[in-house]
Amino acid sequence: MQTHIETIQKEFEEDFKNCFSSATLESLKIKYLGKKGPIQDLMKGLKEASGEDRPKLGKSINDLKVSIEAKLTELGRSLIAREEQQKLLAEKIDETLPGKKRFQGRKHPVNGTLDEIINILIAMGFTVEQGPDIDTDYYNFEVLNFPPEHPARDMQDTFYINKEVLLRTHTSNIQARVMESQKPPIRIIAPGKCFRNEAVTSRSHVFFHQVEAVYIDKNVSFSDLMGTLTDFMQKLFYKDIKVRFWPNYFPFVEPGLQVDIHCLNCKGSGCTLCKHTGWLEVAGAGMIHPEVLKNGGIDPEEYSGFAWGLGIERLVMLKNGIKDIRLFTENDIRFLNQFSAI
Ligand code: FA5
Repeated sequence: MQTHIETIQKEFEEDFKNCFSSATLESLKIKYLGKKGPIQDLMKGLKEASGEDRPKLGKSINDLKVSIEAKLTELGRSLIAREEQQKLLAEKIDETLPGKKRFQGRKHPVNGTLDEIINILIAMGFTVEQGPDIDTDYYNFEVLNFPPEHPARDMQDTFYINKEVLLRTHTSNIQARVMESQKPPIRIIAPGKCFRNEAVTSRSHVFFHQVEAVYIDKNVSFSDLMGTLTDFMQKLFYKDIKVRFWPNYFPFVEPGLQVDIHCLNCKGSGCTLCKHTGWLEVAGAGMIHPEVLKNGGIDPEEYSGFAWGLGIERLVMLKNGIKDIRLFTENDIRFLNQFSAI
């Protein structure tokens, strides 16, 4: 048995010399110290040794086991340290390399100006309401005095989903809704997306934004409308901005107005943005038609009101000297990066 112990020792020494990784070390542990390993076999065989030899042999087997365990533990420690060192070397950070640039997101220019407009109007006493982008023909047209087949419907080419449901063509679809749910005095704005099935040009798109304003109370007058709009434009642009009001027809207001502002791009001398007129149409407005007030359950004998629908993209274009509305939806990072970060 003693010879067998020595043979196992030699075999282990040989294996140990060739152990260079923790994976091999693990297999050596199993091979020599595992339940089916030679040390266990020697232990079992001890029973057969004579009573006289047993203590000596037992000690030899135990010494071999302890020495194998000690050698493997020691080697394990140095292998782990070496492997960790190698890993660290492979992962070494070169502090002289340039850092990774993080790109900061920013607001879309339309959203930036939209927020500015909303803040100005809140400070002027309006509260914010929301209307649906997908709406019925009733709220987008009929309740606003556009009867079916009325030629005025051609003013706003419409994306119909079916006979009754459409993508709203203007934020005026909020008007009857607020009249149905609130009692005068009503002073609300409603920002949102609008859709029109029309040719895309540098000034017009199938998709754009408006901010509707509705003010209904006793004795609201036409001069309130013009004064509020002019005050708003001066706050958004600058004190002396020139605002021009023209008569215009919308079935839901009487009288109706088109609102132009002086083209800031060419300072009035004429450019493609203002179609060489020096002015840009930015809103439709007017005194709410008595029929529309009635449709909303408000007595036109007692109350009057004004409404407007501001086109946001055109205001952003004027503010920033942007000559083509299509830039807002092209997602060209070179364009978007020119606007200040949030
Ligand atoms: C309207 O949409 C009316 N609802 C406005 C209104 C509200 C009138 C309340 C009276 C009372 P109009 O179609 O003119 O009106 O559009 C208003 C503004 O939206 C325009 O002056 C323009 O700035 C913008 N706009 C209209 N169509 C487009 C388009 N296709 N692309 C970009 N902006 C547009």
